[in-house]
Amino acid sequence: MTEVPRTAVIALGANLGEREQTIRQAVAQIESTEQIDVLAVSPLYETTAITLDGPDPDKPGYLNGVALVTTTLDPETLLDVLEGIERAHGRERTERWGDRTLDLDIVDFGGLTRDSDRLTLPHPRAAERDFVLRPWLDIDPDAQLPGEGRVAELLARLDRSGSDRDR
Ligand code: A4P
Ligand code: MG
Repeated sequence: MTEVPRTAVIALGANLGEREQTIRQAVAQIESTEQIDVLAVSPLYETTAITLDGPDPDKPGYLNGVALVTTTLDPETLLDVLEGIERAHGRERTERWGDRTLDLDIVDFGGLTRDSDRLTLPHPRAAERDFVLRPWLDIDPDAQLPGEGRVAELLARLDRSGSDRDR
């Protein structure tokens, strides 16, 4: 089925292995997927690992960024593609929020909201995470997170709250 192209925001993260190379290859794999076009890739930021117990500077640091794409795939199929790319880079799922060679999350998919077993849109934790909001704002100054508001304002609020800087 041919769908109308939608703009999606993909969060890129890695804290194990050759992080930058892994992320660059993942973006190339996304771009080479039929029905996905990469519009922009943000700068990559060095960020402190957030674990279930909070920020942990003793864990390997993350590189985080964001890619803006258009796609005629439906959201679940896009997630299938991203999970395939994660697997190709040796992603292992042992613990939630654990260290990983590559994490590819869908932050926003054309403003859709949904909450199924596999997919929550927009990504439920994006509003609290400057490692998602800052690179997103870099490549889309007018970005809006559905249900939350302007990314510029969400980020300014996080910056004011200081201790949450790495969330
Ligand atoms: N899933 C539901 N909605 C989505 C979505 N919008 N995009 C499901 C992608 N996946 C989505 O993800 C768990 C399940 O979420 C998947 O089966 C998928 O169907 P996962 O990648 O297997 O595991 P995870 O990433 O550990 O879980 P989670 O809860 O998605 O983690 P987060 O919230 O993404 O946090 N610290 C820094 N500095 N930088 C990071 O990038 N990332 C995390 C992961 C923790 N700490 C971090 C970073
Ligand atoms: Mg994930």
